[in-house]
Amino acid sequence: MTAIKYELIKTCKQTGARLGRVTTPHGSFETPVFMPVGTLATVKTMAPEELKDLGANIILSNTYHLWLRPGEDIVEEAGGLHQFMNWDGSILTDSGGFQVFSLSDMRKIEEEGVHFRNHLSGEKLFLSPEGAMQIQNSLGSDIMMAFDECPPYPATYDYMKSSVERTSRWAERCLEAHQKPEQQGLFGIVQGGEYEELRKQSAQDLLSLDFPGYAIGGLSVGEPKDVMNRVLEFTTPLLPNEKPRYLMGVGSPDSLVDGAIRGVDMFDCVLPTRIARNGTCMTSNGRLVVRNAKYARDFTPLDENCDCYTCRNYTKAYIRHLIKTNETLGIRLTTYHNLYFLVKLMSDVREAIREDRLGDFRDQFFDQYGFNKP
Ligand code: PRF
Ligand code: ZN
Repeated sequence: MTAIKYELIKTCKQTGARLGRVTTPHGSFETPVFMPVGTLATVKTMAPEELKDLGANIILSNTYHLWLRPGEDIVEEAGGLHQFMNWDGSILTDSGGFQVFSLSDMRKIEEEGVHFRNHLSGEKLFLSPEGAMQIQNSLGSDIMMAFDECPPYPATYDYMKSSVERTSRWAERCLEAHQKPEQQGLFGIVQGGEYEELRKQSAQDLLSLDFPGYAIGGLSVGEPKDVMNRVLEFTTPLLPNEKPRYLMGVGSPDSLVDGAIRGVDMFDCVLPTRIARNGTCMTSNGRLVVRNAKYARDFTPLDENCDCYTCRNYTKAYIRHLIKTNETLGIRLTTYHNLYFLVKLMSDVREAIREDRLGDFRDQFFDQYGFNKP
C-alpha cells in the first residue's frame, strides 16, 4: 500500500503532454495541475471554501514556516494540518530545503544538515533530512518532499556535482526516516542545475530509491526561460512514466503550458497570490495592473473572458478603489481571480491534451496573452 497513486490517462499526440490523475488519502485531482501556495497554513486571504469553489483540490504548504510558527507539535495536536486549517483536500508540503536557502542567512551546509539563522528572530537553527521528515510526519501532509539543496544559478559544475551527490545521500536518509509511508507519499527531488550529466546522475540515484513521485528542483532560480525549457526537455524523459512529475516553484502562465508540453504534471508558485496583493491580475490578454489611474472609471470586469466570482460581480473601478484604500476585500478579489485564472488554464490544458491539440492551444494562448513565440 502506498499513499500516492498515479494513472496516466493519455498522452497528447501533438506535444507529448500527459493527462493523468493523482490520488492521495484526501482525494484525487487531474494533472497537469497548479497548486496554490499556503505557506503558513493559509492561502493568503482565501478561506478553504473559496479554494474549493475556484477549483483547487490540492494546495502546498511549508515545513520551514510551520516549524517556526506555530510549531509542528501544535499542528499535530490539532489533529494534523488538514484539521488545523479546515482543508479536506490534498496537501503537499515542501521540505524546508529551499526555504532555508532562500530566506535565511549565514547558512552553513554540512553532511549532517544545514545550520542557519531564523529569518525572523536571528536564532540559530539546524535542519537535517531526519528533521524535515519528522516535521512533515507531524504535519500529516499527503505528499512530503525530500530535504534537498537548491544551489543558486549559476553554479559551477564541480559545486553542482558535489551538491547533487549530497542531495542523493540526503534523499536516502529521508526515506529511512519517513515514519508513515502508508499515509504520506515522499517525493524525491532531482537537482543538477543546467548540467545534463548531473540531472542524469541525480535522476539515476533517486530512481534507484523508488519514490512514489519525482520533483524537478533547481529551476526558476534566475536562469533564462529557454534554459529551463531545455533542462526540462532532457530531464522529464529520465523520469518513470508511471509516476507524477512536479516542477517546483514555477507558475507563470507561459511556463505552465511549456512545462506541461515537456511532460510535467504538477506545479506550484506564489506568483498569482503575491502579485494579486499588489493589484496585478493575470488575464487572457496579459497582465493588468488594476491600481492604474486609467481604470478609475472602467466599469468592466478584470477579464471579459473570465467567469470567476470576481469577474461576474465586480468592476475594475471598484477593485481599484478597494486596493487604493487598503480595503482587504480588494486583494481577496484579485487573489480569487488570479488563482481561478491558473486553475482554469490548467483545465483548458487538460482538455487540449484530451483532444491532441495542446500545440495549437499554446500558440493561440501565447498570441493572446502577449508572450513571444520562441
Ligand atoms: N527544492 C525545494 N523546493 C523548491 C525548489 C527546490 O529546488 C524550488 C526551485 N524553484 C522551489 N521550491 N525543496
Ligand atoms: Zn476573473
